Amino acid sequence: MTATQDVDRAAPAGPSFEDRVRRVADAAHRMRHHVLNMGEVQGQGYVGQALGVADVLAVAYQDQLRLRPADPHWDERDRFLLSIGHYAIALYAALAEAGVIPVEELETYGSDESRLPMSGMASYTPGMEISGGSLGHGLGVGVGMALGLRHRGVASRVVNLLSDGELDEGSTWEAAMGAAHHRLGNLTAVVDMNALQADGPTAGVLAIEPVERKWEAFGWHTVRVDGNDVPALLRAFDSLAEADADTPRVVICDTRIGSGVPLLETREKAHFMRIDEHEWQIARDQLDQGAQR
Ligand SMILES: Cc1ncc(C[n+]2csc(CCOP(=O)(O)OP(=O)(O)O)c2C)c(N)n1
Ligand SMILES: [Mg+2]
Repeated sequence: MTATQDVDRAAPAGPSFEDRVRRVADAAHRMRHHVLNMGEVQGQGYVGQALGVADVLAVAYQDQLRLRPADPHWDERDRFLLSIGHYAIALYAALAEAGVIPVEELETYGSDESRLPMSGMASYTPGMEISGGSLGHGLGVGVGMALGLRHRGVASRVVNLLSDGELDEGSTWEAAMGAAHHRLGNLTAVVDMNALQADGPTAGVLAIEPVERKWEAFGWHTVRVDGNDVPALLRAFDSLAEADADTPRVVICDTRIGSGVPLLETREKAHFMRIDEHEWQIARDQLDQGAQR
């Protein structure tokens, strides 16, 4: 396990690009294992999204965010807001790899008395900045936090991970307008475009493309990237530094449900996966085989 340090990893004197890629990819691999192990406790869950977003979260927690793992309330930390409460399993894996919660604690996922409930709740889990569940509110909270931090002269970044389903929510676009109006260069949105929602493919629920042009029209510095390509993700996040200082930034990440586990990549009804008892080990084996290629 590696602990995210209180340093700027993208600084020129830092590790080489290849080292950063390896660090992130190794952590993402371990995070996928954590997700499978947690999912197995319940026999089902939001496993497909968590495997899909693992690379994005690994880039955030291993490379980009300024955090002090032993001090989750450090005032100068970057705030990572998970507005999709059902993605909590993914964030727990990231928090464990970042050293914010012990890896062993992941075994308690979803059980009574655990600090790791199935839906993310700020009062339960160190490093969980907001409670999720009611979709479409993370970005609005992020706008408020970014305004507050700027007002107090704190140089932290606010990062909101939201889903493509949340792009159906009017509140997301109100927040997007507010961020541009208030010139919140300290706010970054990361959209997990996994092309899926609870009711089926995103394109069938509500047509949201062209997503980049929408964010641009709302005044955001916009980047779109393959969210399962670690080097491309690192370049995309690094490129945010080129944005005007007072422009909010968005990284639109196209991710693949079940990424890394072919058995689960092709699953129907992938929003909430039921996985048979014998399939968990197959999934782990496929993950390891993919990592060796
Ligand atoms: C305001 C709100 N409306 C509806 C729901 C019910 N709901 C829970 S998850 C979900 C799917 C949202 O899309 P997305 O987050 O893209 O789904 P995923 O990629 O995880 O399949 C919905 C509609 C909710 N939690 N909150
Ligand atoms: Mg989705």
